[in-house]
Amino acid sequence: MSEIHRASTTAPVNIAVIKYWGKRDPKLNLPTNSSLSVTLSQADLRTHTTASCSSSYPSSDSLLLNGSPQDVSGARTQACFRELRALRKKIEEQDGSLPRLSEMPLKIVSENNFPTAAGLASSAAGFAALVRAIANLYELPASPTELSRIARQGSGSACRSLFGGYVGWDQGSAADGSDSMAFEVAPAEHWPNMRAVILVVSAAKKGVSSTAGMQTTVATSSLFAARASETVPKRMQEMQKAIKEKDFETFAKVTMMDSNSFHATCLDTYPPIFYLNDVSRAAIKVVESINVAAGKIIAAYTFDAGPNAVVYYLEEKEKEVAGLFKAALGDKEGWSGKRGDAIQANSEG
Ligand code: 2P0
Repeated sequence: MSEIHRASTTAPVNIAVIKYWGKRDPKLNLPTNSSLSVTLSQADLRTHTTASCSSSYPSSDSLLLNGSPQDVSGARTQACFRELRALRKKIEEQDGSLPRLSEMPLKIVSENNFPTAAGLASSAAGFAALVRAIANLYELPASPTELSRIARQGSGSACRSLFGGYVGWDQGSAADGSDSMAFEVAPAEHWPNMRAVILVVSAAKKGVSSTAGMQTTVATSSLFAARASETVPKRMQEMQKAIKEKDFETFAKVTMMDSNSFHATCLDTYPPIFYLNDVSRAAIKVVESINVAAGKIIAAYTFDAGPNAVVYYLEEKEKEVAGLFKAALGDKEGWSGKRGDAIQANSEG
């Protein structure tokens, strides 16, 4: 029986505060604007992945996610496998004594520690963990920055999950995508009292996939061009400064405005894309009322390609933020307000 080579890793979920929406190259997942995210606590939301390879495995690569076999023939997964194998092949050619792992079938086993039903973008943590697990298996001397360039080809937002803390994704300008990768804005320890709560408005799968939705937006929205060329570049600077200075009010205001701008371009898409629903809008009003009651901005909402709200706040404001949310939306199950906790507000789509 041939030897089985194995390596494991975990990667966290990230939630963008400056949103990625639009591709200038759909094949390479090159975005039309830079973006910035906050990585959620690994204890709460993460993907754990084990990559193994062996010449005794069946001839084709395989991927098991939460116990279910997945199709690995798609161009995105194939791009990740191909790039990682090429890097391994290079070091095998330099050192003839290394086992030829690049020639063996891969077996990937992934588990999310959060319910897929939470409707969270699991592809970011999933592709980040897949790429890093294979890189570890192959003992590649690749930095998180280099791995982010590969994970980006799996799913754009995945490149930001190769880092913890506050992470940017530089859109880059090269046609081959060589400069479109993630960078660290600040580590989690820089601003450790940042908290996020996820309000699960609907566990249903989203109606319009991100990939399809963003292409329709690029093709039809007139608001989109101004967002990509003017609004986002300015906000990227403001947001990085706010994070460096731990200026929560600016962080929060820019986060909310960018979420609103992204959803406005969705509505401006033809046919229009609706990700927010009545419960999402109620959550926006709750956050507004929390901030009015506090006399300053102490909570920020943001929504991705679905109705679930992520609310950022600082730990010391937990009573004010959590208390008002409980009063307004009920259901206290599982609530503790740590980064990444989820509460159920309404199960309707
Ligand atoms: C983001 N989203 O920045 C934005 C905000 C959704 C709204 O990244 O086609 O799943 O795989 O590159 O990364 C969702 O898009 O899209 C996303 P692909 P992805 O987090």
